[in-house]
Amino acid sequence: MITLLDYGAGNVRSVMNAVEKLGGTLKLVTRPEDILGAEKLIFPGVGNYGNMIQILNRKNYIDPLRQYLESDRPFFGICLGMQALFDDSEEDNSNHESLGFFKGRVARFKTDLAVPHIGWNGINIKQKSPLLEGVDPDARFYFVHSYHLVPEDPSVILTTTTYDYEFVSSVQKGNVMGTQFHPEKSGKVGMKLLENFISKDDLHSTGPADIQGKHLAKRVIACLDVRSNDDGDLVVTKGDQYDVRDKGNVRNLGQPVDLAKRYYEEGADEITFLNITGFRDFPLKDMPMLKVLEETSKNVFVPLTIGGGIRDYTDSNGRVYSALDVASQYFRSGADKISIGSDAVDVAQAYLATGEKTGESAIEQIARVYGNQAVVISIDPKRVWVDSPEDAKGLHLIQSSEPGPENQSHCWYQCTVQGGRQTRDLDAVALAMACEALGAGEILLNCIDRDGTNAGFDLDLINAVRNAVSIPVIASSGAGCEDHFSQVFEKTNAEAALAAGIFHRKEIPIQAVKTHLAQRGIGVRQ
Ligand code: 1PR
Repeated sequence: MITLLDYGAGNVRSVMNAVEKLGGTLKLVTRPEDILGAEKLIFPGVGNYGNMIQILNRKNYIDPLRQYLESDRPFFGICLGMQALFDDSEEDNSNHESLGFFKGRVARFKTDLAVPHIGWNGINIKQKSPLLEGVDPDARFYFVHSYHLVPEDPSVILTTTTYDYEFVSSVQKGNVMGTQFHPEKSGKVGMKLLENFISKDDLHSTGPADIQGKHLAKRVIACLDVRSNDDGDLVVTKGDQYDVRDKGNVRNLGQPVDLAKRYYEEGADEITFLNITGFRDFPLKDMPMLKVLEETSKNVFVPLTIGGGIRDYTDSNGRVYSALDVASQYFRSGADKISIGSDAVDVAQAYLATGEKTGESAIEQIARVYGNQAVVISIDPKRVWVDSPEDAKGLHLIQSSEPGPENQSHCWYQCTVQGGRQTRDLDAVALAMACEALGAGEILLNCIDRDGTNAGFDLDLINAVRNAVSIPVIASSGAGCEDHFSQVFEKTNAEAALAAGIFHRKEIPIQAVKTHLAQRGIGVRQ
């Protein structure tokens, strides 16, 4: 019997699915007494530290949790659920009481690398723990965080991980343990670790260890553009330069749940669903999409991102839904990150016009509750050639590596909304910078000119955006062969590459892309 502490903002569904898949029985904490009565407790946390601690205090969970921890019964904190065990965090400027089971604090990454630290990274093992039994020391786990532990007592360190410098990625004292990475999102290796926690009665470590693990991998992401076809069925579709119709009909490349499962089994590091008509259909009325997430997360144990229609909305009865309401529903259905497209353009334009953050935008609202790392901005730009730099005053002008159709040397990338249907007077670099300032944690950088062309990623665009921000960038649009993936990682600093068409049409398996990258010396999760 596993008791799960759901404080309301974490993605507990993935952990529940993982425990159930492993044959565990689950009970949810609904009152403080449930904590005291637990035999094994898992505390998954995603989001903002201050928000979490406030909720734990408000629900009167702090004292029972302390008593539980002191009794040395098995406890597993995941991400924020582990950070809560420490005295305090730089992410929290309120003075709420934390659990203080471990002495030490939680500090923000200080590095020139992208923050949040997102992706599959290795572990250096410092203690022999039953928790890690049977776990391949070369394995990588999924991380997504901007803050890391700084324990005062080094004897509690179970593993460290290298991201620019070595930081503490898991801790253990007696039967109380926690990981910064997400085992429930780390595929088979993460499931093994959870299985150890669930099945073993005594988890005490048995002595020191010194095993070096791998470094951060570049991610390969499969993207599923989803919409209803003309018969009303939800299908995965794929267009050329965003035109998804063939002879008038929406192209049907498969069922979303089946395809996501296939890509998980083939080794995709993440799966992204884009509800491409979300701008006109309110997603909370579009229950099939929520169902897709629920069903997918039962069998797919890598991160899931969902985009489309995340914005404030008023329905025909005058009921107002905030973007946060929409995002919360997606998180509860199994999403780990949400992606905002059209609304981000409007928000960025308003922010750039006034220079003021209102605190009310979708980006700010969702980041405040779920953390910056959960907010991805999907950019849909189109290239605009200019005859002279004078034609692009105030825009981020880019020197093109190839001349334009009329031998132009410079261009800029114009933002669009509603899946490319409308253009705005804003360039992609400015949009990315504004969204980072507002609290976005990652950029999904599409390119309408390259989408579906198999002509390769737009390296000029990717370099311009990646060099302007300090959050991770996912390169998207145009992948046509294995070489395109090595090019994007060798010639830009993108953290991940996303593709759709070549995977849907079975032109190139994900594994072939990874083998090719590994042969080129680019670290990938195998
Ligand atoms: O604006 O917040 O409602 O979000 C809508 C989302 O739907 C945005 O993320 C937008 O990019 C996406 N979208 C809207 N219309 C389309 C379309 O194709 N007609 N798809 C669309 C965007 C682009 C990529 C694609 C890559 C890789 N799809 O996700 O998967 O370009 O393709 P490739 O490897 O085949 O070249 P909102």
